[in-house]
Amino acid sequence: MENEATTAKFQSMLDARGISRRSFMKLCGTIAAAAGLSQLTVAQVAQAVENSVIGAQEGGLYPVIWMEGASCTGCTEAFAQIDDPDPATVVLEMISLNYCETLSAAAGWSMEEARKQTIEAGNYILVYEGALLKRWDGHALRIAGEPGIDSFKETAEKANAVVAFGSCATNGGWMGAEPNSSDAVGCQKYMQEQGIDVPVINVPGCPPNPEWLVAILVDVVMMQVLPELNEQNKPAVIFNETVHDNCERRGHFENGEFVYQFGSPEEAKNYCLYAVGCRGPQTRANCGIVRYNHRRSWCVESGAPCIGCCEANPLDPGDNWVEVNTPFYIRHRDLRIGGVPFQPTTIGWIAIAAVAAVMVIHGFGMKAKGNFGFVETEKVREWDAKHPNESIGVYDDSVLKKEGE
Ligand code: FSX
Ligand code: SF4
Repeated sequence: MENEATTAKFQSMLDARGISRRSFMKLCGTIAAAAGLSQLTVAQVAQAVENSVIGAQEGGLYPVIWMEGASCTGCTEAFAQIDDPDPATVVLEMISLNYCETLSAAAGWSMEEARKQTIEAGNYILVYEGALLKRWDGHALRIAGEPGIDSFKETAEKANAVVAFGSCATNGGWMGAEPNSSDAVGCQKYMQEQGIDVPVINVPGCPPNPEWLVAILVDVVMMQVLPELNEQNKPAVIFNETVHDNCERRGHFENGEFVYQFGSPEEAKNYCLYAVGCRGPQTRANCGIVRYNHRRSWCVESGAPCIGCCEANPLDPGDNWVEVNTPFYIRHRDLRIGGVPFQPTTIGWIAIAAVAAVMVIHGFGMKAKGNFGFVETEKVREWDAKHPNESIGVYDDSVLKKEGE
């Protein structure tokens, strides 16, 4: 009975905003997908949202402080632009956004006062976007007349949790790229340096998918639990698989069907974008599942190779997505393994040597059985032969044959 009453009350709120029940259920499906939940849980998510929004209407708002460090504001922009129905509105009704430089109507002294009062009252979440700049004792970025790192510290140490939203907040992002002249770092590293022991949820991406934040706020605000985090404090359901794992062009990758040039017939056939620089195989995020702009499309579907914007090692600003992945749109020539850069050719030779060693051992067994033979390895691609400067190495099976003989 209580559920029915809540649903009816909530429905009248949706009606007042011109949002149909169908659109609302679609939103809950998106939240469930972004949170890595089965679509069977959509009804539960809907109930949780309803209870939370009704609770909020009755005075139970959960306070959130949203601060911005050094950034392009793309993270707030991405969050503010999602629509149909507007999840931002639904979420904003679950929380009390007491401070947000971009979205709040207030400004200046009264805004800073709201932040201080929220900190004093306690029991809030800090959403932080942008990098922390430590250079010149934090004067590289001053906010409201103070070093930005000081207001971050003051707000983070009393928070229930800190959501580092975006690659800049996760590890400094593009500002952390060499020479990192402003000494940019992410929230987790700075908090560690300052001895601030508050849970951190890292949500990389430049910008991150706003629906990831919706899902996290649903967990933290409504379910009162932290999402399961991986070894880099990133929500496991969002960041444990690679872009490549869930890519619709994966079949073409497996078939060796690549786009080598934009504007080519291969591009028109939606072949795999690896040869024009796709970083999907080494970038961990569920972009292909959640998609962008209310599931309309996402980078690879729209024809752009993944540029690895979710690459962000929270404790190492040097391991940021720009430094690791530039130059974009060409195949990777340097790969990092344990912080050491390798040329793919070197890795190719190491792999060939390892495979050869296995083949030799395997060969003894096959010889003993009297059926020794070699599978052909990939030849030099025609395109690579014509473009030696852009080739990532020669596929030469003579080494294998030599080692195996
Ligand atoms: Fe960084 Fe966000 Fe990239 Fe921009 O604020 S993650 S530069 S999209 O906006 O911080
Ligand atoms: Fe993998 Fe990128 Fe090719 Fe998709 S387009 S299959 S992510 S390499």
